[in-house]
Amino acid sequence: MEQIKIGIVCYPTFGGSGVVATELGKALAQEGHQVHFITYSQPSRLDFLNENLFYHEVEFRSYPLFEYPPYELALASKIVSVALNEGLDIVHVHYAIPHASAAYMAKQILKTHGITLPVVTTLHGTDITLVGKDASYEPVVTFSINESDGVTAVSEDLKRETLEHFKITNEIEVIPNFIDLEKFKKQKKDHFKRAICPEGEMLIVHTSNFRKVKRIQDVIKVFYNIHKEIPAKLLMIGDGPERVLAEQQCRDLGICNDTRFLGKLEAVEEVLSVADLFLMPSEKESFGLAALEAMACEVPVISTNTGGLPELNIQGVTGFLSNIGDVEDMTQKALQILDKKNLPVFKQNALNRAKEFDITKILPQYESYYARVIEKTKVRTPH
Ligand code: GMT
Repeated sequence: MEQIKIGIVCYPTFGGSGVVATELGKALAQEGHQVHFITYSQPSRLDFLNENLFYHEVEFRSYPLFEYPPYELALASKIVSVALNEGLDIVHVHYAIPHASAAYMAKQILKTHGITLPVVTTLHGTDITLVGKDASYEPVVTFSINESDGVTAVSEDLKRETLEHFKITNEIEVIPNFIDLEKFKKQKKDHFKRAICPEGEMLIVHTSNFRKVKRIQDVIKVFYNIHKEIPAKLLMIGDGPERVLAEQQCRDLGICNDTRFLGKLEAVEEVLSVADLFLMPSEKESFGLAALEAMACEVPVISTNTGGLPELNIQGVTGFLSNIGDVEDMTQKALQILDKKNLPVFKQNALNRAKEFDITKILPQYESYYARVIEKTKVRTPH
């Protein structure tokens, strides 16, 4: 495919949508496309240099009148300037709020310069399932999805939920999350495993942004139950509003010596390399990228059966799925996986499943989608 110039708009933080956007941009740059990240700070995973990668910071200055500086306007202005100066062929926004409406505004401004800028919006999850549905955002979310030139969702379930809750007139293409198996693979870290689990305990891991939707209290409850049955340790990776409560819960349950909160980590794959089980008891999860990262490191998953998780985690094969909040069921299933006879099979199955989401399989789907959207937009442009 010939080189295209792509603007990528995302949240630069540790959230799943920012990770997907950044990894996608890096992979597109390696394929020879020119990628321009447009966001308010350097994306946390933008950790390598490539002659095709550019980063444009959105500056939004405060003013005494503004209690909340208007980020969306600053973003729209930056998209316009990057499109004009760099000659973007397409802009791809990740997470609808407020990126899709900012891109729509930029597109309208560019029209006055005689320029057509196709906009692709990728729906990631809470932009639809939690925040987007809120009446204070819904009309803008619906409008900007319908006005996008292309719309993708990260799972069939997210597509279904979008169509169910919003009046969508646009087609939605499902392109799932992906994984770089070169980076996320089981590494030999025996010394690390021995340091954390000196008596050969089973190692349970959870990673997230510790928001309410992740139900991290269920992680602690399931671990507490497992720990009553077999020697085990728990590593909690990430940070967020629920951390303090979860730490208190560990103190109340008397499991502090076997639980560690590691905070945000860059090299999650190193911890996953020594893990035996990953817990994802989320209330909502449009795909579950963190679970895919674990599976790529040969870690089976206990998750809920919500959202897009059944499209990733296969019941009884790569792990198990339980109803939201059913910690007893999660515990029983976890013990079944951790049984020494069963564990190697689940580990192998988890890896095999992860291979189906290898970036080399998903990247061409985005490339051909961009090509289709650019082509369609050309046809529609009046001369
Ligand atoms: O809640 C998060 O984990 C962050 C959130 C985001 O938008 O940054 O993640 C969502 O997007 C990920 C990448 O597409 C998905 O893998 C996550 O399942 C999804 N999170 C939720 O739906 C809660």
